[in-house]
Amino acid sequence: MKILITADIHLGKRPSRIPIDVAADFSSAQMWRRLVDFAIETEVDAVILAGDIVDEANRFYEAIGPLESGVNRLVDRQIMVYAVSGNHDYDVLPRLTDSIGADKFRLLGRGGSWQREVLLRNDRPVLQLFGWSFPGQHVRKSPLSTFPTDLVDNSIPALGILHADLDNPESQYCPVRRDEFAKCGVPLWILGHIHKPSEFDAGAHPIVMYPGSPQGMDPGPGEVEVHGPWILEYEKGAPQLRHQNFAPVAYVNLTIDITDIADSVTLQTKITDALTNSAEEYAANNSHLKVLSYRLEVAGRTSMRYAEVESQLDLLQQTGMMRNGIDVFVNKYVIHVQPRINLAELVSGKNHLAELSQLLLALDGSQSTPDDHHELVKSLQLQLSSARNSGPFLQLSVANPTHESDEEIARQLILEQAWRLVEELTGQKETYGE
Ligand SMILES: [Mn+2]
Repeated sequence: MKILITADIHLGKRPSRIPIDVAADFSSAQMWRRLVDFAIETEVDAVILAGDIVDEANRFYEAIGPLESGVNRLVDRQIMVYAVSGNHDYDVLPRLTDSIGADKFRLLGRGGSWQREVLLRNDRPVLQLFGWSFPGQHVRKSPLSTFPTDLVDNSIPALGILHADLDNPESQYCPVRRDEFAKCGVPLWILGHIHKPSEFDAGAHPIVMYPGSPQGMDPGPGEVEVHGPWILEYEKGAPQLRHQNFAPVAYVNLTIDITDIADSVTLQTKITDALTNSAEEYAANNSHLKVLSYRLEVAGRTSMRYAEVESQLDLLQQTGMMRNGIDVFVNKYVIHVQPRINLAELVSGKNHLAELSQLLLALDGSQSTPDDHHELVKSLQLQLSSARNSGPFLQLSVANPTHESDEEIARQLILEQAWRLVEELTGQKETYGE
């Protein structure tokens, strides 16, 4: 018996931070089509979807076609489809189920009550599934307290499917504790909600894991690196899950050290080499990879001016580049370089250069100075958060996809600007000296 497992497909969504014409080819609907192809090629017995299959209620029209045709293709090949709804599709998934047919699309635990289903092969029960679906957008109480332990038949493998927030007691998206699962008597739990895939821990009792989303959709921390569905098989009665790396789009963080690089041409080669090596590495583990979206960090000590480094990265961000058949894009870059200027020599005196040098040393923690820089960071932080909470920004649901704190962003902005000023001022000094 083989089972395909995934969660959080978010039908209706497209990957962000890559060019819009490229993103259209890698929508969640396309990913679902690929999952169905893979399930058929792999000859699985069932497909399990742990909630948030559809992104939002207003995606009904967009989701109905792809979901229905995928389910029909699976059911035609005797592949069963089991799902639960999550906080994104608590209302739309039951409606889609009614349209597609509840006999084909098995939505478990509709309305927030536990449901048991048995997968049959050659008229014999081979797997029992327990599922519970979100009855509304918010769930503040764990449904595990009402789990029907007495229905678990220990003579066949059992698994539970739940969309839930693990070990996050204040969550309004179904908070559950790890120790609650132990009381249910089910050895394997498949959870939805967190997009980052868990490690598979065969030794855990019970195994509680997030398969994660099949493809990253933005550069956020839960979306980076390798995503994909899992294949579940039972070996000597014990569940084994294997991650399938075939998402065509991946979001990746990469740091490039440019220490000792002194000019734009060498910098270009350095960046190209780093991206080429990285893209080759990802492609070696995933023959379906088509797009890599990078968050680049450029670090090190260099005699290059900040503005020169920036203009190279700007150029790359505008165009992207093709490496070994993979579209490489930069969704964001940060420059953490330090010019070859000895700040310690500049801190004495009562001029702007000395003040800026003190500030820089204080910001990177290498020198403790009066608390002035804390106030500067704090005041910028306040301005950032008031901008973020202003009307126009609040309308944007993904104002800060990388989830850096305002304090970190404020520190970075000040560091950047202070280095630029130091560069300018030391440049002027040299000119005066000539
Ligand atoms: Mn969710």
